[in-house]
Amino acid sequence: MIDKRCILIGVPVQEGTGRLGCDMGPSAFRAAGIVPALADLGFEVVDRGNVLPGASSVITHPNPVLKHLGAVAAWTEMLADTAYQVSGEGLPIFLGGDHSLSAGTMTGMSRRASREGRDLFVLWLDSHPDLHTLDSTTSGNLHGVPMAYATGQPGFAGFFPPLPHPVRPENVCMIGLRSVDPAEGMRLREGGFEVHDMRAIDENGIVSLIAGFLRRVTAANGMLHVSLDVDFLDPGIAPGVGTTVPGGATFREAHLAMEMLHDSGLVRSLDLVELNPFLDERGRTAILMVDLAASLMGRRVLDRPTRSF
Ligand code: B3U
Ligand code: MN
Ligand code: MN
Repeated sequence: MIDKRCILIGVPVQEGTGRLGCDMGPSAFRAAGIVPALADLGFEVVDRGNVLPGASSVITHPNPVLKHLGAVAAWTEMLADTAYQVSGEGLPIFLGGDHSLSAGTMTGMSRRASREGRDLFVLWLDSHPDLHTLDSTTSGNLHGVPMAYATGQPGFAGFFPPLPHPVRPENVCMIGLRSVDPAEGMRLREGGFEVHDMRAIDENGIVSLIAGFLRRVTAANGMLHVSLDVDFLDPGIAPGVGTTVPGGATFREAHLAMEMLHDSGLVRSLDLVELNPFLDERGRTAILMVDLAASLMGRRVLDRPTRSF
């Protein structure tokens, strides 16, 4: 049964970040026990091991700061195919690797949704919107562009793979934002995205934000992809990431969000990204991310009746 099978895909991409170490992420997730954590919940867990992209070509672009454009384009092309195929066989969990991988996973899941006559919705849990285009990024780090690519913002054609099924910005909900560059802020204001910064969590509580989005997904019979960046979490509990931004989600907010996602029954695929084991402290960030994945997949202290939102 497809919904009782999880398929783990290790994605050791680190070309999208400014620092090395994310390539060890998939190993750290395995060392932190992701396979037994999911198997304990009654899933058949298939670990496909790590995937690699095809040969990348050197791609030149007028923006001179861009780093590893050819490599990230090659990862994107391969991951879009992988996500599409694997999502027909079970629930894919992509073990990153930096957040550039979501350019591929969102694209592949969007193709899967369209194949089923449905719309893809994305819950983006991150301190950053990752909404730069190839022209607007000033760091040149391509983990800052996947949301712009997947939602069909201009300037990717001819550099990244063609995008037959862009994600509608209205179908994207970002929660946890607290580091937004000016060009991204403009797109957030004008693009139609549902956006909740940390202040929104403080003022409303995470429950009402998540519940509101899940109601929209349910009403549209949508397929839900969740992209969890380590830096959504407060660096005090999740130090193993290259871009620590103070004031992030707490342990309890993050688990509650995951539990609500599980109760909704809507999640069809998951990215766990930006874990940098070189910067971690005795594996605590890796263990927290595995525990959050387990909460999303149904781990509970006490049984509760399934809620609808
Ligand atoms: N917006 C900045 C910082 C950043 C984005 N994503 C991460 N950091 N992890 C940039 O470089 O584009
Ligand atoms: Mn990110
Ligand atoms: Mn981030």
